[in-house]
Amino acid sequence: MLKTDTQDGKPGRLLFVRNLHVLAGALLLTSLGQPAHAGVLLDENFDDNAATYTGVFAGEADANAINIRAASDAINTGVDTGFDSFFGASTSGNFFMVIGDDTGGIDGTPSGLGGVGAISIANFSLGTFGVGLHSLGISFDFAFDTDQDTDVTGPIPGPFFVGLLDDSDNLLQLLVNFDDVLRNQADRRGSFNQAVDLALASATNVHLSFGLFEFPSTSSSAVGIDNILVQAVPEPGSLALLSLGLLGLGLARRNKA
Ligand SMILES: [Ca+2]
Ligand SMILES: [Ca+2]
Ligand SMILES: [Ca+2]
Repeated sequence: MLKTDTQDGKPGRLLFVRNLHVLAGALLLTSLGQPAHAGVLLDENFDDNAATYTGVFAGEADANAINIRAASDAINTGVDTGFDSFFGASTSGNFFMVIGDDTGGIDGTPSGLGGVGAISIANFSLGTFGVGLHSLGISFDFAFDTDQDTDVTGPIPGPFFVGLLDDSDNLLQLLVNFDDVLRNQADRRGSFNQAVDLALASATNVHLSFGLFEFPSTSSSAVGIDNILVQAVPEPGSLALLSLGLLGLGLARRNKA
């Protein structure tokens, strides 16, 4: 079918090129159609004042411990009990996710002050990953802060972690782990942006998880999260196919002109 054919009166080469165009399109669709190489797996900026996550709570934490708030909220604009406007000016209309606080500044509920401690985890589904190596590009903005102004003993007030987890909350890959935090600490906030290779021995549902532990009898902490982007990076084989497809499209277009 790809060989010369002049039955429609057009030169055979043109028909070949037209068929190449179809082939290129098919290759392109094949490359983009495979879930493991699908490009964007998660894109969440919270700006519709909503988010799809599954919360896991323990101790003093309940479902109110994770919520979406505007940049104008006190937990963003506050300094000693907020994120020091890390998520933009109050007039920006930006929304972001709060983990480990129900309302008001960082001194809300849950906190470590109830004597029990609290765990609050937000899980975002990335879909089912097959056996083998998966290359991901993962980025997000984060601010980990507390109303604690002096370091007493031990890790205060408890760790904030980000990782890839399976359905049973087993850790597949740790991305961020801060054991403790003091008020307004510059190295506990910023933009995470890394290439991550995940090797799986069996097919698994994978979640990007943000978790906060607030230890008993310390103080209250909270985490703000925004602009989460997870992309599947094509493997070399499919990248080559994609290039071939684009080359084919380019040839077809040039020959049409
Ligand atoms: Ca946002
Ligand atoms: Ca808290
Ligand atoms: Ca602060």
